Amino acid sequence: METTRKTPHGADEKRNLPAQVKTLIVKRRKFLIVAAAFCLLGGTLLARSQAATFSTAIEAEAGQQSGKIGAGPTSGASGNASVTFGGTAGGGTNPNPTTPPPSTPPSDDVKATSCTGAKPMPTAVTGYTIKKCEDFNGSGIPSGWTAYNGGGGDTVYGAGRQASQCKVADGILKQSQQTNGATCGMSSNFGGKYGYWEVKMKAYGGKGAHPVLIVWPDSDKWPEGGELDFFEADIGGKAGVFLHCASSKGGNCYHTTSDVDFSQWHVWGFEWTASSFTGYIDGEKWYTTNDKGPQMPGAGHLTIQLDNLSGRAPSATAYMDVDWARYYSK
Ligand SMILES: [Ca+2]
Repeated sequence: METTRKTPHGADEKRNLPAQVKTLIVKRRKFLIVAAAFCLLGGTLLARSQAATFSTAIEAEAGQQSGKIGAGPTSGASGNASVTFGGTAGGGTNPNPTTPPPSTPPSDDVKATSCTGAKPMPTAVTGYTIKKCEDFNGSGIPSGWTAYNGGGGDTVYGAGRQASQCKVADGILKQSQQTNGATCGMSSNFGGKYGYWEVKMKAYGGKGAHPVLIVWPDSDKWPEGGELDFFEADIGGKAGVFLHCASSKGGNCYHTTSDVDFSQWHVWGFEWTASSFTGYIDGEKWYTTNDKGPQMPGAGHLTIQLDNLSGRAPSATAYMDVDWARYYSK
């Protein structure tokens, strides 16, 4: 009996085969069909696993990479809401980065307001002189600092940023984040192109709040202006550094974490030079990288923000306390 079929490559194949051989062929076809089904199932599971891993990575990266972050409740809600991540890996367009409102740009005649003669904490950081220093010894938002009211894209949940959540007393700046999302974010004129920043800080309270110390581009352009998050964490998670790529790609060019308990006082130091970025914790080197990707094209300034990202307001009030902040340059 003659059989005619199309091979996968399209050529006609005529056969006149014994019954036993035909049986073997049929068995082989069944085996191949079953094997193909397993491959398809395995591929699907692998793709789901990879997608879940990517989603987790994006979440860990605090929603600042590419991806569309689902909006949380707009008002009055308490507790944590679900967050949906999607988008593409490795950058892309993020319509809502952690964008502070326009800030006060550094002036040319920056001088230390206090702490005259202060030196950078790490002995490895040499050749710098102090340009700005804030001890928060007053009773309100100090000169040179701006508390945000509103704004901030994905970093705002519920009631959002309000200057009333930024308080200065007893030598401490205390940023609070309430369960309805009301929170504090502030920018400073502490900065320039390159330099060394130090902030003595602790963050604690309701899990999910997202404290960040950022060198933000004076241009307010993102992502091409860059974004150097030299401390960033979820309360209840690990301290991290996220140095964003200063390009249309956005996303992170460098990231690492530390096991240091940031609910206790520590000094977070960050040196930015023309060829490197180096982090310090209490004067000890944390990391260094020569990656050129995060190099910002212009000057940057310090911002201190207790963010919440979309849908991430804490289930209990969270706090970010700052004893002092300093900026040095060469
Ligand atoms: Ca202080």
